[in-house]
Amino acid sequence: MTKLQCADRVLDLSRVQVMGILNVTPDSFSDGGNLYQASRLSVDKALVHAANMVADGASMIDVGGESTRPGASPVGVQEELDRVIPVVERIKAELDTLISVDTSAPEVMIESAKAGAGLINDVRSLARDGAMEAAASTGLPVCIMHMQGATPATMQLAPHYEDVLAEVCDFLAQRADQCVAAGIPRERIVVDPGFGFGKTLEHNLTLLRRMDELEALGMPILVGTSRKTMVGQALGREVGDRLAGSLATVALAIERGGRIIRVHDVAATADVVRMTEAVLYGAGQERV
Ligand code: 9MG
Repeated sequence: MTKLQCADRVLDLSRVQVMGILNVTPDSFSDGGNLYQASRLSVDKALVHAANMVADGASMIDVGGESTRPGASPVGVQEELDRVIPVVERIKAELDTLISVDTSAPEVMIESAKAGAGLINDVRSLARDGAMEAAASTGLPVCIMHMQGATPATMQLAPHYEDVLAEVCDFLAQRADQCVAAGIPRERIVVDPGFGFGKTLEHNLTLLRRMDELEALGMPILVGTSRKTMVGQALGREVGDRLAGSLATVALAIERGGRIIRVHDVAATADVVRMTEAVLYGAGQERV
């Protein structure tokens, strides 16, 4: 469980690793117009942002061409390929880092793997037709995430749980079994409770408070709380003012077993990771 083989790279999970978020959607790196085009300029900008995150301490970059915000509409496969693949290729060619691809589309999984990605991050847990088989065929590790409600567009309509921890845990255990049956080795599966995906504030806070219960699954845990609505709701802060709240969740998540932390603010998070690890395991020590 401490090493994750990601194509030609090995991710050492005896230390907590920071995943930097690289959104390549029209509102992020577009250089004009309504449709994102993978123009030279926008790919250059994405590369610079990725390079800065690596310099700040990210050990992997999560490239995503579809917005998964509540209410967001899905993107067509060709458009997603056009957004994601040129960026994956540039990062692979120019940066010494692991590339993760945030996608639910089988075609994007396969083309990203060919372009040099080392990890598949699917908020829909490989539920789309052909996604499980496509992910298995790449040989890459996968991150499967819990979401209540079928899609980001509908997930926040009426979230309901009897016991959010038990239900998230059961879902991830079953999904992991399905992945294994489809040919994805258990050692290549990362699990994620899916903060903000079909959950109220109270569900999210409970999930974080009791996140150590997910460790029983025996798979590395990825955590994504960065700038999310749960932080905004708890603090009454707009999205641009959620850094301190997000960092608090990072420290708590690491203490409860989080191994990969998916964030926008890499430099501040990297400090919190190092400080939290120093308190938990001693300076220079690692988790056993
Ligand atoms: C793409 N994306 C947005 N939020 C996320 C989260 O919390 N976890 C993972 N794995 N991916 C996410």
